[in-house]
Amino acid sequence: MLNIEEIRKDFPILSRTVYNRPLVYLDNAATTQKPRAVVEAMTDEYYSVNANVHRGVHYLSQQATELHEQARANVQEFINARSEAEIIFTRGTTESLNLVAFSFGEAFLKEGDEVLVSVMEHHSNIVPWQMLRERKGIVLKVIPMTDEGEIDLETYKNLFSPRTRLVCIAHVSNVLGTVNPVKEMTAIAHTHGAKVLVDGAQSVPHRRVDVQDIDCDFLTFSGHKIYGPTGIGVLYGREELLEKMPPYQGGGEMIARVSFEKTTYERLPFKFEAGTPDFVGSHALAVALDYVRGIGQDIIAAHEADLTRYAMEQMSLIPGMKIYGTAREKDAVISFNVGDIHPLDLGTLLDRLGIAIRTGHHCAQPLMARCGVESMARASFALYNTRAEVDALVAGIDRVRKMF
Ligand code: 7TS
Repeated sequence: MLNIEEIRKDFPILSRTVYNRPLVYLDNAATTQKPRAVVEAMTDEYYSVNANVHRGVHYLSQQATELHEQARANVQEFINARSEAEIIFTRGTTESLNLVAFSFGEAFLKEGDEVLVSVMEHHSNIVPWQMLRERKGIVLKVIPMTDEGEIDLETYKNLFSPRTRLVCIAHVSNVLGTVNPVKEMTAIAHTHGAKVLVDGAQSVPHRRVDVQDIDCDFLTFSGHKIYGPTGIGVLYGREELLEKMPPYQGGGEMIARVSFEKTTYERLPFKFEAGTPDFVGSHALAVALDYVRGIGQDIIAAHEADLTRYAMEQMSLIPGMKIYGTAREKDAVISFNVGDIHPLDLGTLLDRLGIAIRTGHHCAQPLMARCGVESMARASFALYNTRAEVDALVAGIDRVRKMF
């Protein structure tokens, strides 16, 4: 099992106080805290390696390039992609999703073609498809869910038509915590000749994700949700699709040869990486992935599952508690409301107790509408959280409830 006290020492921020109280950080679905190793890797690189990558013949440039490309190999292994050509560095999940919407849209979608998105998607997996609808006249269809927050698989199967080209689905909902059956959904989509994009923003940090096992065509995730830095993320894409897709942005790095008459593009993955990449971020992301490997992904998943189960049990005992999302397979995210207390009031008062939770629509307004509310409170866990912190949350909620 995890030695949590030792692990917490790796995260300096966890020992700070807010309002003179120990910080209880339960907003990990928004972003995770960073271990010392990640922050130090960034400082070290800026202090002793910093140089632009892929361009220089000089020593530092080659060293920086090596770190950046080793990071790509690290990510490839982490999600079990077939080759490094399939790993594109982006700013994060949002940019990865926009890249696919633009570039897959250009290459493969025509007016009347259909894209399926689930009702529980984050706005970043909805809005780019609506923008594509504006440009190209594609049709968006919504995959519904049950009241427990599970994908309605029977309806999903019936949404397919000969015009269905792509299915976009979150692996884990950032609101409900539902772990969607992406492998089964992918197999179904493929029998209809449709491709599948899995938004792994909330799954890759918490469980083993194997793109070959899922057999998805695209996978996205963000570095900052897996103990890495902000501003770096990943798009995995199946090589034969990426080959056929046009670049998303033009500029340096992504070209083979430029003349005013005609420009040819670099090979994968560079075709999709215009401009100076965040090479310090990519290296630090690799350090974060090493940190996760070092602790053990299965051990982390078991710890977070225990916390989630415990929190669900304890929170359910609070009078007036309504928890959204009671799927059989649920990850470390619990969204809730308590009686008539506005989640903003709840979040503000918990903050005064040192407890950081998220409140609002969680960038999933269509899901809020499906649940019949405007907003929710949300607690989300990471590897360094403890049962004692769950107890503090429960006690805090109960205290606020009694004030109302
Ligand atoms: N997809 C999912 C499922 C997410 O949870 C998020 C961020 C994104 C995409 C976008 O990721 P980004 O790194 O590009 O911003 N989710 C949240 C959240 O739940 N609270 O803050 C950000």
